[in-house]
Amino acid sequence: MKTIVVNPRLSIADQPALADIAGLDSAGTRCLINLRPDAEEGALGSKAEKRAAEEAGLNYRFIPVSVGELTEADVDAFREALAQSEGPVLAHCKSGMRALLLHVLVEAIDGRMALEDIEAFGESHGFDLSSAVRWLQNRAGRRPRVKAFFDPRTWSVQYVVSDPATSRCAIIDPVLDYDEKSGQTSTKNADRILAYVAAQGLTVEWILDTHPHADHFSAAFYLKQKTGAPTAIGDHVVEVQKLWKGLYNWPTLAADGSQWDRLFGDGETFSIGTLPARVMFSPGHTLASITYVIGDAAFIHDTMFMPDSGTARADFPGGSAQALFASISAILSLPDETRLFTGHDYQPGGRHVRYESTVAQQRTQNPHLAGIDKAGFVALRDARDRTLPMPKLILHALQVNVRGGRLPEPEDNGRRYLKIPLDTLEGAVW
Ligand SMILES: N[C@@H](CCC(=O)N[C@@H](CS)C(=O)NCC(=O)O)C(=O)O
Ligand SMILES: [Fe+2]
Repeated sequence: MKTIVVNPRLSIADQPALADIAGLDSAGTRCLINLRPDAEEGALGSKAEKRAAEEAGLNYRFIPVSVGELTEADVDAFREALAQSEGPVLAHCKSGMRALLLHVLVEAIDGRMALEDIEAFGESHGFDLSSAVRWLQNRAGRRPRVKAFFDPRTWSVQYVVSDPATSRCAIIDPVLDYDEKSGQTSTKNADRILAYVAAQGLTVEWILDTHPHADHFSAAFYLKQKTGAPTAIGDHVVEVQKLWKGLYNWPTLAADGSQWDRLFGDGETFSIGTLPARVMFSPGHTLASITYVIGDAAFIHDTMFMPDSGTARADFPGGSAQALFASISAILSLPDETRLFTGHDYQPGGRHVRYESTVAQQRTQNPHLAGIDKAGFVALRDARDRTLPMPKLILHALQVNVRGGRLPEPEDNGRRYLKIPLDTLEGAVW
């Protein structure tokens, strides 16, 4: 292993052997970061490295990246791993190049390194870091600005998408926290978003949901009360309301979409500051799912997940694998470089959270899509969906989300109650 000391907190290296990892603790290292995807030729693999690191008493982080596909989430994960380590960190890839690249991206974004100093810094360590400069230039010039908030409880990704020119923004798919064991609700996630909005001096112009979620409560109503911004969802939500009105036996539910300020139809446009936004109807995961295309970014929620995680399920009431395939095909006909932001990340293999891909990546790397036709997709999706238990909160969440994120009205004792229909949904896994 060839090690380069970057600063007292960070060293970088090429691929360590197991014996190298065993000796790291006595050399003072407290955390090992592996930046190599497991499939890379010559990689030791995250499982073997993790075991060796833990045996040596080190913390271990798996942040697999490739140079051409670096996203903000990768840089954030690297920054966080450094910040959380109790002592010196060793980050490795194949040559050390990706480790140094991530280091300079963190330093430049956090204002500790100037763009024009990056290449010389790279050369002084024997690496060509021109790709870091291009990445940062691209980031600065790209609009809109997208900030993601991951909720580890439900693996949901919530977004604030803002217009740098006007500081106006939209909040997409915010989560209202709910602990099903105690029945307690909380606004921790939504308040984190509000704190970001305040710190950045943003004005919330829209509160958007992509679909009535089946696995968490929407914080749209709470955020509307806090910000005064209008709420919106796709106009097919009325069909979802009718469906669940029946399943909950709920005659007083207004199944007319009146719980939102605006219902978007396919192809409708609106704006966020000076950013143009367009709605694509994307059914399949639910009857009412929509995709928001905002500048070069598309918020694709539960259609495709990251390329290593496949696609969303299509077996909820009103779901359809055929419809999902058509919706995904429409998203994949956007320009190749369109940034796609997903609604969940289930962190396969325990990797760090990722949520941003491109049309080109999805088309070539998503195992549910690459080289697969409609019949193949439907067969694959239906087979997988038969193995998936229902989300644990589906019956809790829909009664809140078909009312735009409003909790049930309090009863005469001031308390709110949820209603759970028994023997109504199928899909139990005993
Ligand atoms: N275990 C999760 C499952 C949530 C779930 O079903 N998520 C949907 C999106 S709302 C999905 O498409 N999952 C795909 C998968 O689990 O493969 C829960 O209980 O909440
Ligand atoms: Fe969903």
